[in-house]
Formats: sequence, C-alpha cells, structure tokens
Amino acid sequence: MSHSSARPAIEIVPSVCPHDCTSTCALEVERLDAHTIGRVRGSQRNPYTAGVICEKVARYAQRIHHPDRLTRPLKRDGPKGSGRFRPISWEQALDEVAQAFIARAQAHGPATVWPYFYAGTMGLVQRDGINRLRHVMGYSRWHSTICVALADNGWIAGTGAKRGVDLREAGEHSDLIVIWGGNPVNTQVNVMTHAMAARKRGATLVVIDPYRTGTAERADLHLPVRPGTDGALACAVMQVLFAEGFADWDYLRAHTDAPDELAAHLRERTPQWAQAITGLPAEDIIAFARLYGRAKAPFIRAHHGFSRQRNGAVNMHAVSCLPAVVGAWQRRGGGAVYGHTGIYPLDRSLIEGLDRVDTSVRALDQSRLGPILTGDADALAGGPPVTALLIQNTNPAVVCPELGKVHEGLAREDLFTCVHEQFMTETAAFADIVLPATMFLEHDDFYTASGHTTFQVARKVVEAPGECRENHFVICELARRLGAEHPGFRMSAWEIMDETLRRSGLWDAQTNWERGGQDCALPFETAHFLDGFAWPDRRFRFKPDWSKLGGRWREMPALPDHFDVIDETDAQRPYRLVAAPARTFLNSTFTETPGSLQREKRPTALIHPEVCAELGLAEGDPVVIGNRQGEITVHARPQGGQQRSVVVLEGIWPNRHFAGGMGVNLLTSAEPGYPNGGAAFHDTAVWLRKAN
Ligand SMILES: Nc1nc2c(c(=O)[nH]1)N[C@H]1C(S)=C(S)[C@@H](COP(=O)(O)OP(=O)(O)OC[C@H]3O[C@@H](n4cnc5c(=O)[nH]c(N)nc54)[C@H](O)[C@@H]3O)O[C@H]1N2
Ligand SMILES: Nc1nc2c(c(=O)[nH]1)N[C@H]1C(S)=C(S)[C@@H](COP(=O)(O)OP(=O)(O)OC[C@H]3O[C@@H](n4cnc5c(=O)[nH]c(N)nc54)[C@H](O)[C@@H]3O)O[C@H]1N2
Ligand code: SF4
Ligand SMILES: [Mo]
Repeated sequence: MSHSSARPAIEIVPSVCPHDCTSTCALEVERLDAHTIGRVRGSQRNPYTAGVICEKVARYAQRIHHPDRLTRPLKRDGPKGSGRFRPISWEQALDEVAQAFIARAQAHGPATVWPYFYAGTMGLVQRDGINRLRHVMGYSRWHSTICVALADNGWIAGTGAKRGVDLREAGEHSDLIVIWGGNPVNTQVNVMTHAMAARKRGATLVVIDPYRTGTAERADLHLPVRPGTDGALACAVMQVLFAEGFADWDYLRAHTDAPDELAAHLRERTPQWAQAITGLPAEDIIAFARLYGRAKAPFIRAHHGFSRQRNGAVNMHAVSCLPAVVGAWQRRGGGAVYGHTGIYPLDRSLIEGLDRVDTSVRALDQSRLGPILTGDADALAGGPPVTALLIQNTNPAVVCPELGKVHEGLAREDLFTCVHEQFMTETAAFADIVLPATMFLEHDDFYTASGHTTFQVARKVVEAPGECRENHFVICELARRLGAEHPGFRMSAWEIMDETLRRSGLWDAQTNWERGGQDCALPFETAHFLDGFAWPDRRFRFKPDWSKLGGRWREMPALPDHFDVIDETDAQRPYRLVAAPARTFLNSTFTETPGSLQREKRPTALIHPEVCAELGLAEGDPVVIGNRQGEITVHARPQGGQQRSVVVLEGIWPNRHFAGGMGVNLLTSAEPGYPNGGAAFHDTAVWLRKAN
C-alpha cells in the first residue's frame, strides 16, 4: 500500500491533561510532526475519564499553536504595566532577575522576595519546584488559599482526610446522587458521565446550586439555595432525618463523636428555620430530606463551588455530616467524596525542598496579594515589604480578589516582577522581565488526580516553539545564579520524578508511563471509612476541633450551623453575586482561544426576570454591578430558576473585556475565610443599576 508520496500515518501519543480540573483526563494526542499536534481525544485507558474530555481541551491545537504565544524573553521598555517590551537573551534575562533578587534581599532580608505560583499546570515537578527555590533561599513562605483552603478544611474537619468513595462506584450502585455546590457540566465533565450512568439505572439526581446551571437542568430536583447558606440547609435536612427516624443510631454510636449532642442541637434547626435563611420553601427541604433518608445508598458529590464563602468550611463540614447520620458510608455506592488527593503516598521533599523549610520565615496569603502589595501591615505579617515577585502558572491580575489593590501594587515602580508565562497575560504585562514557558505537551511531568485515583506520568510529545523553556529550567538556572544548593537543582525533571517515585514506593516513571498510570485506590473498607475515620479515636467528628485547622476559629460554631459571617445583603446592596466558572474557559486560561471566545461571547450577568423588569433591563442591556470596592459594567440576561437576590456572572474574563477596564474580581473580597483563610469568590453583596 505504501508509496513514496504518502503522508506518514498520524501518530497517537498518550498524555495527561495538566489543567486545574479534578478530572485529570488521560489523553490521546495526534502528533502530526515533531512540532505539531492535531486533535486531542480522551483515552480509554483510564476508567474514570473513559474517553470523555471537555471541548476546550479537544481543541488544544488552537492554544498550543496560537500565534500570540510568547517565544522569547522580554524586558520592559516603557512605564510599568504599559505592556511595552523588547526581546533579550535568556542569559541576560536570568542574570537580571537574579541580580534584582539579590539586591532586594540585601536591602530588606530574603523574605522581601515572594515566589508566587498556582496551578496553571498541575504537574508536580513544574508546578511545585518553585517551592524548592523558596525554601533554600529563605524567601517568604506560601499560604495557599485561592482554591481549596475552605473546602479542604471543611471536609477534613469531620472525616480527617481528603478522600472518600469513588464516583465510579456510585455510578454503578447508588440510587440517589447529590451534586452539591458545583457545576460539573462546566467544570469537570466526567462527573456527569458517572452521575448520568446512575440516573440511567433509575437513580435520582439532585443538584444544589443558586442558579439553573447546565448541571441543574439534568437533575430530577434542583434546589436554588441562597449563596452561603448550605450549612442551614444541611442542618434542616439532618433535623428531618433525626425527627422522622432515618438516623442510623447503631452506626452513629459506633462511628461518630457526639450524635446525641448533634440531635439535640438540631431540634430547633427545622425546615422553617432554614427557609428563612436559605430562601428555599420548607416543603422542598423536607422533600429532599425524605429522598435522602429513604435512599438505600445515597451519594454526595461535594464540590468546591459552595465553599467559596466566608463560612464555606462550616458549610462543607455540615454537608459532610449527612452520610454519617444515615450510615450511608456502609453501603456500596453510598457515602460521599469531595476529592481523592489524600490517597497518594508521595514523598514530595525532593520536588519542594521540604527538608529545607524554615518555619520562622513568614508565610504570606496568596489571596491577599492586593493588601500585601499595597503595604497592609497585617497582611505583611509584620515583615518587610514585598519588593520582588517570581510568578509562574498564575494570572493574579485577573483571578485574585480585590483586584483594584492588586493592580495598584503590581504598578509599583519599586517592585521587581518576573513572570514566566505562555501568553502576554494581564499579569505579564506588569512585569519587568517576561520569560516564555512551555506547555504540557512540551515537557515531562506527573500528576495526581482529585476526581479519580490514578497517578499518571506524561512525557513530552512535541518540541516547544522558539525559546520557550519549562518551569524546572527557570528554577534551576535561577538557583545557580543565586547560589542555592539542593540536589533537585541538578537533576532533570524526569530524574526528579523517578527518584520521587522510588522514595514513595511507587512504580518508576517509565513503568507508570507504559502502563498508563498507577491506580492508588484504597480498598472498600478504607474508602468508606469503615475501618475508621482518620482521627486517633477513628470517629467522624460532628464537633470538629477547628482550633487545630486554623487561627480564626473562636467565632466558629461548635456544631453544624448557619455561620452568619457572609457578606449579607442590605438596603444599599440587595443582591448576592456569584462569580461562577464558565464552560469553555478554565479560570483565565482559554480566554485566548477563538473557540472559547466564540462560545462565551461577552461578560453577561444572569439576573432574575422580575429584577430585570424593575430595573428596566432587557437582554443585552449594559448593567452596572457594584459595591464599596468599585463598579463593573456587563450585559444583562434575564434568567429564571434562581432567587431574586442572586446575580451570576460566569467566567474570569480578562479585564480588557469590560467597559470600565476592570473585571469581576474588582468586587470580590480578600478578607480571609474561616478558620484558615480562603477566598470567598461567590460571597459578595452588590447593587445593580442600569448603565446610562
Ligand atoms: N470550564 C471550567 N472548568 C473548570 C474551571 C473553570 O473556570 N471553567 N475551574 C477549575 C477550578 S480551578 C476548580 S477549583 C474546579 C472547581 O470545580 P467544582 O469543585 O466542581 O466547583 P464549581 O463547579 O466551580 O462550582 C461552581 C458552582 O458553585 C455554585 N455555588 C456558588 N456558591 C454557592 C453556594 O453558596 N452554595 C451552593 N450550593 N452552590 C454555590 C455556583 O453557582 C456554581 O454553579 O473547576 C475547574 N474546572
Ligand atoms: N471571580 C472568580 N475568581 C476566581 C475563581 C472564581 O470562581 N471566580 N476561581 C478561583 C480559583 S478556584 C482558582 S484555582 C484561581 C486560578 O487562577 P490561576 O491559577 O491564575 O489560573 P489561570 O487563570 O488559569 O492562570 C494560569 C496561568 O498559568 C499559565 N501556565 C499554564 N501552564 C504553565 C506552565 O507550565 N508554566 C508557566 N510558567 N505558566 C503556565 C497559563 O498560561 C495561565 O495564564 O482563580 C480563582 N479566581
Ligand atoms: S475535563 Fe478537565 S481534565 Fe479533562 S480535558 Fe477538560 S480540563 Fe482537562
Ligand atoms: Mo481552583
């Protein structure tokens, strides 16, 4: 069949999606030549992701071969934030960054330098290697709060560990699936694969979300709760469960800490009580409680979305109490999951330099970048000003709360900022030095998953364009120039992976790659906490010791409750803004790809039709959303299925898409959540006004 002019067959190469999404899909990538990819598909090798991926990653060729990719190091050539740059060599760029860090550390002490990163890639070597440099140099430590702090603390408060029952098992065996506070149709499509498989078998699907999401549209029952009140809803559900004989007292006595106290405490937290707080009719709360109580194997998929409230950890904990009350953990397909990242037995010390941590160095809160850069003494934890930033894998000029202060801070002429990026993001535009970064298909790395249980190694698939370099290269080259010594700075990414796997007792990198990942799932008894919750007394905690989880615990309720610290509405600000994720963006990533922009169109506020009528707003009209931090202008869309007080704006659109030049995070607060910080992105009281 072969003849000389035939094109070579397209090669199909395995990879792993690196994006900040709990699905961590196993991928198959078409390699057209050494530099070019074609389609990206889901791989069947992983039984959780099972060949299904989201549309944005299926179109990855648009992103990796985007004409706007950064390909050369750049030096600022105009005022701060002007976006004017000129190309320089890697040598010069790295020398200038190292010199700036050394000079500022001499003037203010090493804690003046703050390596600032997040999860643009979830690959452990490329993402977390920056911590090795941080710890060896004594730079300011990192308090990670932008995403999981509230949810992790809330989940761990009761169960003791970040793990739970596999959603695949629920897909096969559960008769009631509750998707609580998340919109997986947008944010992690594979949850729907398993939830819909259950529904096909006859299981009931319940979605608890302030607005009628794509996920809610697939549900048998949608409870449009008022944002920040899930604690009250969970309490009322438990009140009904105890009152109507659905509580499993044998289980409660054997496996939980304070069931009698809980039952007594809940007596007054009736559906009527919760109606006033949640805005949900008491009958609907009772109906849901009965569905849950009668189900043989009810399963809760708890998401991050509802934890992004000042009281988010209390709400997550309250929800995690439900399966303990009815003993659902004992049944196949029953129980709950929020994430599985606690199952991977990984020794991260080589990657992160954990052997070199100095706990006397101050830790700075990721979400409080604005207050930190504008000199808030409390946010600076009593230490020196931050005068140098090294930013990798994150776009804080768009995604961080209190954006007004973030921009004011990034514009400081005395602040030296190096941004390592794939695109000229709005953060990179503020930099002194911009370095061009590889994408996941252009470097090696390995990945844990939160939504499933397989640990996956991925190899580089194609050559990077121009002078793009991986994160690990930048960290090692800076280490050399700064005099930082650690074995990790002298190894390749692959060598670090191999050595980490060896120390962790897992398959070596090559074996993992050849076999398509190592499944770290725990046995049934452990996954269901039947051999004990992860506490010394092995009991689930209805009464968590919040003081062990963070410093802001004194005001917190001892037992599940409505913890009334949210940004409540008042006469001036009668609406609650939910700044939800968009389907074809991933945070601010993919806001550069044509396919995603076409679908998302423009920043749009979903507003109750009656409110639209009152304000004289028709579809598409410009509307101002504001609070004391500022005002933004977006387009209105009347939408039912949500409470009148709820306004939803999907997507972390770059600021340039808004008429006033600032986006949704101008309005969100950097005030830390309880008990240990965490950004409350969906917890914002606002006013609305028709724009002139
Ligand atoms: N397409 C897309 N995918 C993404 C992302 C994205 O931006 N776009 N982001 C990624 C990231 S970083 C993460 S962490 C994950 C998060 O993914 P999940 O953990 O699945 O959570 P989300 O889907 O973000 O949850 C958002 C939903 O929470 C709802 N919500 C907000 N406040 C409340 C509340 O008080 N109560 C209740 N019950 N619901 C509430 C919102 O209305 C929204 O529908 O998704 C990842 N995947
Ligand atoms: N209003 C509102 N704000 C939010 C949220 C919300 O729901 N609403 N969600 C919050 C949440 S959950 C999160 S996790 C944060 C996420 O916020 P970020 O972590 O900032 O996520 P992205 O905006 O996707 O930016 C990631 C950046 O990393 C870059 N990148 C990707 N891979 C690499 C790499 O290998 N090397 C380098 N050097 N760069 C790379 C990408 O080009 C991209 O610009 O946003 C938070 N902000
Ligand atoms: S669903 Fe999530 S993990 Fe899967 S391909 Fe899309 S972004 Fe990546
Ligand atoms: Mo996140």
